[in-house]
Amino acid sequence: MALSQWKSRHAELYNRATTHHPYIVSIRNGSVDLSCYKRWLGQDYIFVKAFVRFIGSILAKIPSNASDETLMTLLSGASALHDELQWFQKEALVWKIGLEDLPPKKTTQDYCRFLEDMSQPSVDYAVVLSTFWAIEHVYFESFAFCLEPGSKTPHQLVEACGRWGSPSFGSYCDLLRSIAEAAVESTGSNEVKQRGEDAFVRVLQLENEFWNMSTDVS
Ligand code: HMH
Repeated sequence: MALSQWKSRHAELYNRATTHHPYIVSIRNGSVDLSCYKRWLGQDYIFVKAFVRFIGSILAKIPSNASDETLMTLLSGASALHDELQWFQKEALVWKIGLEDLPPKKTTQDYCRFLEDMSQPSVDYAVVLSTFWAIEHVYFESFAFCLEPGSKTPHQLVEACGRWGSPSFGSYCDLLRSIAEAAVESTGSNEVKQRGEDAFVRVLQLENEFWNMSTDVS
């Protein structure tokens, strides 16, 4: 079970990208500076638009002998982004943020560049699936943590946390993991496994930087 091993092998970095990050902790304990949330919202909208193209590249790589369940799961992941972008547009109106022409910050640019690199036809299906799972799973863990019993997440942020922290999003992440796991195992290639793990680590670094950017007042 390669993918679950990656989490324990990179536990410290994993925690810094999820439940130990000061931004996530501040949402959960209610002390979050709402200007950080607004910064995150605008930059994540830019990220999700780039994510659409990355998912498109994954759809193009689905092998013709993939199971119907795999096809449907990946397709529903792609179509959920339509609703997600609409949610960002609606949420931006609530917070009075202009999304048109919002300049990407350096970390957002770095993350979008990574997604572009991972969208190249030469990158293995198993590696991109592992990357896809990692990106979604990190958000699930972070936001589910903010919704646990006893958390003091500000009421204005509960809906946002619920988008990624809900049990149904968690089940979707589990499905993605089993699809990625099967793809990695079926290659039987240690090199592919290693490239998947490298991508996983890179995602954790970028996610940590993304949270840092959200709290950075500069
Ligand atoms: C930066 N990582 C980032 N944004 C997201 N929306 C997700 C993961 C999950 O879709």
